[in-house]
Amino acid sequence: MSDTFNADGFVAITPLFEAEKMREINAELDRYIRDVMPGMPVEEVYFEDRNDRSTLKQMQKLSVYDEYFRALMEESVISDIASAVMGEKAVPQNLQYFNKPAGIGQPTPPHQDGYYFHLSPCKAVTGWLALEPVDSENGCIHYVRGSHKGDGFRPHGRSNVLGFSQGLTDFGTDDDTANTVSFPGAEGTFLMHDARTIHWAGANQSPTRSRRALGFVYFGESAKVDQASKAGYKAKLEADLRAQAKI
Ligand SMILES: O=C(O)CCC(=O)C(=O)O
Repeated sequence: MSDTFNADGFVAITPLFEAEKMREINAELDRYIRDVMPGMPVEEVYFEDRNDRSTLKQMQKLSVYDEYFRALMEESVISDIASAVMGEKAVPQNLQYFNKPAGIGQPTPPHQDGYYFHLSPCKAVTGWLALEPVDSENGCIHYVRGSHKGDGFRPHGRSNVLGFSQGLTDFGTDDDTANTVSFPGAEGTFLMHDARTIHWAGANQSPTRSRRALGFVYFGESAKVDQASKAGYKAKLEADLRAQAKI
């Protein structure tokens, strides 16, 4: 698995979890949204429309607020896969919920997670678990194979997509197109990518289906955060979101 990961910048396990485990995770998530989410800080819960609670699109740090999701992040096969592909101990950082509500779910701009992380060295991975069937209609994930091997990060700029504030400004080269790999799949489909791998997802064009997923961010134990750079970035991001009345 780590050979494929090193060569491509991602791995796919289809599926990682069978139907029964996916039913359990989905039921726990419904409980979380009903009982835990209302008490979360506003900076960690995003809606497509803040005045319409049915448009929940993203939540941060689920493992901090709930024991079930803490165990899924820290003690499941997912953290084992993260350690295996990085070749060092995976340190859990953030368990996120990513939804694209039916009809209105925005695209995920092409980006490299490491651009947001402020790490040196940039040793980190993100796991992505489909909670329901995903395809080109409701916004499956696309990777650019081998894009983790570039020097540093490609240029990013403001995307105006809540939750993905930065996107590549030079995306769409011949190389990007030629090396794009798409991942439609059933619920339980699991992807993991290097923090330098370029990835994106389309808008949800289905009038009826949502596109729910969980994202699991781990840093390698050798990665150190540049705290000053990270704090400055976070403060600017939150000020921007408040100014736009998005949070
Ligand atoms: O779910 C999505 O559309 C994007 C997820 C993503 O960018 C990530 O997990 O790093």
